[in-house]
Parts: sequence; C-alpha cells; structure tokens
Amino acid sequence: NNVIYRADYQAPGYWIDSVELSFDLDPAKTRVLNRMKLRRNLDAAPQPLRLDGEELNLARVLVNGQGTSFKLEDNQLVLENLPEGGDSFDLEILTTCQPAKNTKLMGLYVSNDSFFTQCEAEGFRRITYFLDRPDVMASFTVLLRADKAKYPVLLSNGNLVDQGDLADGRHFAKWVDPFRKPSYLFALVAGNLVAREQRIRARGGKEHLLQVFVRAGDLDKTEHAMNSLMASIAWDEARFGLPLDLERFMIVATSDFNMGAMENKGLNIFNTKYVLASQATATDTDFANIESVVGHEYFHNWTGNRVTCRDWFQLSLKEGLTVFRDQEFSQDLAGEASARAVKRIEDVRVLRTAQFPEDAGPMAHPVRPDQYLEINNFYTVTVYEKGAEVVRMMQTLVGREGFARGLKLYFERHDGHAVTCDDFAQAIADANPDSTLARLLDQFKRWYSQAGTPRVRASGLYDADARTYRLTLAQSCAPTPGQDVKEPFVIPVGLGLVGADGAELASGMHVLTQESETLTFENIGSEPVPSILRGFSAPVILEFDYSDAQLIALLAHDTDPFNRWEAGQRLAVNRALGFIRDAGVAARDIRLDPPFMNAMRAVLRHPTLDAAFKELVLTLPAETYIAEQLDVVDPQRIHAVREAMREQLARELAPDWEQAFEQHRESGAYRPDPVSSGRRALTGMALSNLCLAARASGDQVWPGKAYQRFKDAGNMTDRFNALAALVTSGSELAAPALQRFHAIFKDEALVLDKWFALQAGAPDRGGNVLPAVKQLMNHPDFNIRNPNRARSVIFSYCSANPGGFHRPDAAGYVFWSERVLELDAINPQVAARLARALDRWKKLVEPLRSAAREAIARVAARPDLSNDVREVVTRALA
Ligand code: B3K
Ligand code: ZN
Repeated sequence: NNVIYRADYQAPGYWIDSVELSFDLDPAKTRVLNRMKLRRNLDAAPQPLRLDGEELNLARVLVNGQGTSFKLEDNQLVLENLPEGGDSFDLEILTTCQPAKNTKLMGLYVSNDSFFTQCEAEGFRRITYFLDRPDVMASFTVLLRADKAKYPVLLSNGNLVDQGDLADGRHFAKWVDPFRKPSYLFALVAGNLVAREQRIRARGGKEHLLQVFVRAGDLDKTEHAMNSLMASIAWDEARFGLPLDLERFMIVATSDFNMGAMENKGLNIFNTKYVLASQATATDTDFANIESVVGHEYFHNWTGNRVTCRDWFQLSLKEGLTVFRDQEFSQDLAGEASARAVKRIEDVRVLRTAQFPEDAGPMAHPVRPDQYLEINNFYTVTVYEKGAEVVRMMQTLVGREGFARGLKLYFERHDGHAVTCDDFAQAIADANPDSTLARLLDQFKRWYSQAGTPRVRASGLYDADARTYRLTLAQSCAPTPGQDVKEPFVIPVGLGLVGADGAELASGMHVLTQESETLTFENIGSEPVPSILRGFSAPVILEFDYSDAQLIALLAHDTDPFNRWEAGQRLAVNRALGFIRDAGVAARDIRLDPPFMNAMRAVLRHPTLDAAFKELVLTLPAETYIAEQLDVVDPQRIHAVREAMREQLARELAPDWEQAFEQHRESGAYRPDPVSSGRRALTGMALSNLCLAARASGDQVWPGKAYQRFKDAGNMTDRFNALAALVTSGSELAAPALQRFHAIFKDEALVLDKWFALQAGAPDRGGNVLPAVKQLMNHPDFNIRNPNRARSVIFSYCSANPGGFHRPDAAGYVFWSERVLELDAINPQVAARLARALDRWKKLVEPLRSAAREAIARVAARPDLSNDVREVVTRALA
C-alpha cells in the first residue's frame, strides 16, 4: 500500500526557483516545454531528483542544455547525475499529453471545446514533470500558443506581458505571475470566451481589472458574480486590511468541474454553478452560494496563496480558515443580527448533518489528518467545516479584534511561505498573549489532532433556599479509527439562564477544559432554564434532559436566536425518536401532541420573527440527522415517521400556512437579499405544505394554485418551489409541470440539473424513485461524464434520498455499486464521493446492513480500483 504519513514529512531535496512553460495547445496532443531553474536544498540529505509525472509522454530531458541519463519509476522521472553544490542549474523537459482524453478533469482537459486546468491537489504532474508539492514555490512564466479562431482567449496566472499572431492561424499570449507559487495554484484557460469587465480603484488608489469569463450566451448571468467579487475585495480590506495584490483578477466558468471552484492565483476557475445566475434561472440559494464561493476563492488569495500549506496534511490551514472567512463575509453582508443568525443556523445545519456523521464513521479523521492514501479524499467537511469551527473558537477566545491582530501577525511572519496549522495557531496566540487561547494553546490544539465529535453532558440543580443554580458540564469523546483514547478539549460554552417568565437572568461564556466542571450561579430567584452552547459556540453534541416545557420556553423567549431554533429542533427530534422506537405504531397513526403543534403555530404566526427564521424552525430535522441519534437505523422507518410528521403539520396548521402564504406571496421586484429570500422560502414551504395537506383530502385547489404559480412565477425561486411542491406532494399536476419545465429550460444546463435532482430526490412512494432514476439516466440530456449532471441524478438519489435509496430489496445498493464502478473508470474523484454514500452502513438495521456490506465488498473486490475509491471502501469495511 502507498499510505502517506504526516510524520514522514521531509523538506524537498531540491528547490525550483523559476519555471518557464510553453504550451502548444491541441486537444489530441498538447506539447509542453518546461524549462526550470533548480538548485539543491543544502539542508537536505544529498539525493536524486525525483519529479512527479502522470500520463505524460516524455520526449526530451536536458540538464544545462545537455542530454542526460534518467529513469522512469512509477510515475516519477529520476535524475541522478546532477551538478553538485548549491548552484542553480537548468532542466528542460519536453512532454506531450492528451487533454481531450482526460476524463478525470485533473491536469489539462477539454470542456465544451475550451481548455481548462485543475491542479490541486496533484494535477500539475499531469501537465509536466515537477516537484508537485505545495512547499516548492516557483516563479512562473507561461507562453500559450493555439489556433486563434478556436481559442481566441488565452489566459494564465498573473499579468499579460505579450501577445500576437503566429503563422498558420495560430496566436500566442505570454503571462508572468509576479508571485512565487506552488504548482497546485497554476492555471491556464484557452477558449472561445467572453468577459464581463470591471475596473475598480482600491483604497490605496491602485487600479485593478476584474474579469468574469463565460461562454458567449452566458454574459447576462455574470452580474451577481461580479458584484460578489467586488464585495469580497472591499470586505477583506475593511475587515482584515488585506488588499488585492494583483493588477488583474480573473474568474472563468466551466461546466465540467469536479468541485465548486479553484483559487488559482489571479485566475480562479469555477464550476458554472457558482458563477451563472439570473433571476429566471437561479434560486435564492444559488445566489447565496455564488456570493459565498466567489468570496471563498477570493479570500484564498491571502489565506492559501500568499501563505500556503507546507504539506497536504495542513490543508485545513487554508480551508478551515477560508471557510471561516467566507462565513463571516456572508454574515457581515447579511447585516442585521437576525439575518446573521439565519446564516449561522444554516452553517451549523451543514456541520451537523454532514460533518458529525463523517466524524462518527469509518472516514473519521482529525482536522489535520495523520495519513492518507489519496489526498483528494480529504477535501472533507471535517477539514473544511469543522476546521472553520476551530478557527471560530479561536476568534471566540481572543475576541474579534484580537483575531484580526492574530491574522496580521500570521502574515507578517509567514507571507510567501508554506507553513503548518501549528504556525497559524501560534500566531493567533502570540498576538494575544493574555488570552485564554495563549494560556491553553497546547490543549486547544487537540482540536487539530483528535478526531470525533465531543459530547458535553450538562445537568442542572436548583437550590431554592440558597437561591443558587449549579450547572455541571462533563465532556467525553468516543474512539475513532486509530484513536482509542481522547484527552479533554478546550470547549467555549456560551451560556445563559432564562427565567420562567422569559427574562434573561445570566449570560456569559465558560471555557470548559476539564473532564467535568460545575458552575454556580448566585441570586437566582426561581428555577431557570439553561440556554447552553449559545450561537453553537463549539462543534460538540450537547446533551441536557430538557423537559418539553423548558424547550417551549426557550423557543419562545431565548435571546439567543440559535438556541431558540435549537429548542424547536429538539422538540421535533424527541418526538421523531419516540415514534421511531414505537415500532408497533404505523407511521400513518402517529399523532403529534397539542403543545408541540401550538409551539410551531406560535412561531409561524409570530408577529415579529423573520420569515427566514420561521422557515428554519418549521423545517423538521433531516433524516440523516435523526439517524445519527440512533444506534440502529431503519431509514424506511425514519422516512415514514418524518413524512407523517410533516403531513400532520401540513394538515393541522393549514390555516396558518394559508395565512403565511398570503402574507408573503408577493416579495416585490426580485432581489436575492436575506429579507426577500426569506419571504420566498417561507412562501415555498407554505405552498408545499398546502399541497401536501390537499393530498390527503383529494382537494385540487392548492395543487391548482401551485401549478398557476409555477407557470406565472417571475423568478426561479418561486417557480422551482411551486414545482417542488407538486412533485413532493405527489400531485397529478407534477408530470405536466415537469414536462413544461423541461421544455422551457432545455438549453439551460444548470436548470436541467435541478430538474433531474428534484426527481431523483423525490419522496419515495412504494419504491418508485429507483425506476425513475434509471429512466432519467436514459434521458437524452443525461451524461455521466459531466460531474454536475452525474451528481444531479446519481448523488441526489444515493446520498440525498435515504427513503428511496435504502430499499428492502437492496436494489438501491446494487445500483450504487454499479455506478461507483462505472464512474471510477471515468473520474475517480467523483466516484469516491459517491462511494461514501454507504459510510454509515454498520448502523443499518438487518437485512439492510448485510446487503450494504455485500455491495461494498463487491466494489472492494475489484482489482483495478482507483486509490480514491479503494481508500473509501477499505475503510468502510475495516
Ligand atoms: N481548493 C479547492 C479545492 C480543490 C479540491 C481538490 N480535490 C477549492 C476550495 O476549497 O476553494
Ligand atoms: Zn477553499
């Protein structure tokens, strides 16, 4: 096996100071001439030079202009007789590659007749031989040559220094990047593209050119991305004093992309999904995602590019920090406290429905992993979202200003270097020497080294005579693969005590460091309700035996909006778990109690709460979140119970949904701001519930209204919500609506993705989804090689539709194993993501458990698996 360990890190034996790349771009055979200046790293042991290279055809190697002997050993070019001493020498390598055949979408590939690159983490070695590791930083000069008619636009990192025509209808462009960078940040684009352009003057007076490149028909969908980019630039200067350091900043969109976007220096390459938006084609969620992804990639320019990772185990150094920054950016743009809270709740929901399961499953790993087989498998919710929570806790412990000071020191120390998570934490602590973080730094850093979600068990004791309330907090963390024993974490716990009348009796922050600690609150006149972990101050599971009355009090009165929402979630989860365990009762016979119904109605009817917040409270916890609370999981039962709860809320609150619908149905001229998108979210939810309620009664009024709204809507959010209401309620109008939707949007790939995803993710009724998914795969618009389309059908079913996927006949698992293998031959990164759909198989009820294990074993038995998929399935079976 080829497992890589963090502990084995060694500095490179050579440095590459500069590299000049010349490309003769041709889809069938691209020629790459690579001329490097290298020197030995005299601090490292003398060693041969081993350059990484993959799927390359080597034509020539010259050292200082002379031919030389070399060896090719498993994806490395090995040179032994290199000049001695520390002087610089020239190395010239000529290779060819085949971009049109590159279905992995790593390295140089073709999409819609244009060339794109993706180099992170290890794609540059698919372009030329190189020391393809992030701690080798070089100056790049890039010469691009291509047919002028087919590829009028030629882009690479940095500044355009020369361009012109060549013989035979070809032309060239020369780019120089003023910053040294690791190879993973290299990019080139060549194609028939057009750009939205914007010139801006930054605070310091410098002019910059911003460009968003897309295909010709898409220019009218780039305004939001450009606005988001300008907002990002302004925000990073205002909040952290970090300016744009380039004359030109480019974003290019491609419809074939393995993930969301990539922060290549000065030339960000994006999945079209995170660039293109118009009110007719994109939903509010799309608009919000674009804002945050554009921000995220832009913020990488400092946190990732100016200071990068020493090795890939340090990935969270840039990813956790940059997610934290994009979350803060979106919150700051949202403005009001209530809108910030909505964003926080959404972020926590992602963490708890995706990262907590990861941290409890076979792929659990620390925020800074200790080993990997394939690094692409570690671009995870743990490295990203939990990593962001770790950074957030640091900010909590040193304060907002202290954190900004820490970041400043981090750049003073490390600008232009490749560093570690330890370096980052040290800088934040050193800039705040009197802080709790500085005092507890070693213990705090266990967040980087220990995997698993800690549990904080809280219990309270009120003493009426002494007028005291004692709160005990005890922490623990279950073993994870390779880590049997966990040491206590540093856990900031936001706290408040809420009086019986709703008054706030106490509030503050307690930093839990021991296994168990007890706090005493004095002068408490009556038994309070504790509001614990306010704002979700740490990524932990909080256990407290709240009574319904206490939760209802928090839902009504807590001054902390996060815990107010959380109280509603707890009420719902407790009920769902009760029904699920009550196996004797059929789902259709379960009854939600009046206190719960009344609490939900009170929120829905509340005169001052934001629509967006109401929508979050009224959304029942996800099936995967409920599953995590159980030791043995029957996805069918969970689905049936949750659907039954949803139907009952729909029916019994029908008049309230109607009122909410009427009150918010007109959201004015379309703007994707938090207030009006909140109104649309609640309207959509109301409509969906009213259609669901109508299903039981057979009433056609609301489905009819939904169909009308679907036809007349002036924006994609309202239109899609209406369509979804028809589809998820199983209305007869769903089929004609789907057909009409397809006819309108048949030329809009991103909208078709929604159309596919809605059907593959629809609530299962008698096993109808799998046959529908198979049909969708035969649709002329389906193409498994396009990652967005594959995700919209296959992932929407296997990873986002537990009720449809976990079929008693195991046909879902068979489908899964076939698709994993089919995709692995095309694109291992996408296949490995799909492979993770069965991560939690060990918790499944029999016979699902055995069937799932068999399906995984079938995949694992294949001798020709990629490292990507092999790592996921081997871990799952371990
Ligand atoms: N840094 C890239 C992710 C690259 C993933 C490689 N498998 C996007 C981002 O996090 O901004
Ligand atoms: Zn990132």
